[in-house]
Amino acid sequence: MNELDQLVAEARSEFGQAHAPAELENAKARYLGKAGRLTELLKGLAQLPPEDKKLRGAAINVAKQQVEAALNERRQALAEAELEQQLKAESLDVSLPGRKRGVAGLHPVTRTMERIESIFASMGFEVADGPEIEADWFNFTALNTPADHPARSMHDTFYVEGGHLLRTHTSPMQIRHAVQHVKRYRERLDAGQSMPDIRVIAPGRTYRVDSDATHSPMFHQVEGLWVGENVSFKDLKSVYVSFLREFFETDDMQIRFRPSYFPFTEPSAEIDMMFNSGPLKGRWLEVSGSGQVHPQVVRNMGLDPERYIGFAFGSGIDRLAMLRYGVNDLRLFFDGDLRFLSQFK
Ligand code: 2NM
Repeated sequence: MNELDQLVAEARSEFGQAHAPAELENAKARYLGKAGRLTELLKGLAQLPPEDKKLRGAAINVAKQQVEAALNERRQALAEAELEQQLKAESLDVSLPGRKRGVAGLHPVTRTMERIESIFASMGFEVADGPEIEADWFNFTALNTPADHPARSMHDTFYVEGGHLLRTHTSPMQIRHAVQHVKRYRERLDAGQSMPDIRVIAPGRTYRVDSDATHSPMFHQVEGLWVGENVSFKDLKSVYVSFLREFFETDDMQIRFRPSYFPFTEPSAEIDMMFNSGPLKGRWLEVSGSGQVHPQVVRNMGLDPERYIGFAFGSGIDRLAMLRYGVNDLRLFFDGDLRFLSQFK
């Protein structure tokens, strides 16, 4: 092997040992750089006699081309290896199952509220909505609740600055709705004509200073009101009985009205129910308060209690949801634990 073949072989071997582009460029410099071995050989041609120059020059150029070819080959091999590695690192296994997007669901209390709304809507009731921060008038005074009533005390009710409070029930909405309704028909009423009955439910958040397994400082209520000239307790009874049957999807139950007391109704009654079958069978459950709207409250709605009579009820939505879903601790509804909540999707 002559000296040039030897040089080419060494270059090939050095290029082959370069495993990164920078190493390869260093190796290239040792052969083809300004002071590289081939460059030096070409410079040496100047000292040769003219008749040797041509042959030697051609031989060096052949060697140079071989070195350049080896260099390009190695460059390409390194580039391919790099691409290969990159593809491997970024590879996707298209046979893997896709990642599921989480599906949101309505809170069980919201579902219960919507269910209640649609049942009462089917019986001709409007759905009223209003402020959770109320004036004393709408929450207490208009509802015939005297200034010395225990519900007004600091430890039963949350007060905010400016004398307002967090509503302790949704009845203030009944008053607001009734006053609006009466205002709309004022002229007809003043002319001795009648107005359409008021039939409304008010579902929503309510607040009381109370917290244990069956009481939360924030809870949900639905109150219903039916005011007209020819309404009676039997209307309240038929509406509420129909509601319970629809809500629990069964007629296999007993319902009783038990005398009670509320400042805003007279007479007043608790509504109890008992299932004749199923897991809750045989136990009386309190599901609502109710009564004939007190004449003073009818007057506060802007109506003559000698002519108009009203019936109302107030039920706890959270409790209805607990009974329907078989939940035994109210706090589960408000802890935000997805292991519990995701069961209701
Ligand atoms: C209850 C029980 C009995 C009630 C009364 C009224 C209104 F606005 F007509 F005065 N709304 N809701 C009522 C009656 C609420 O909750 C236990």
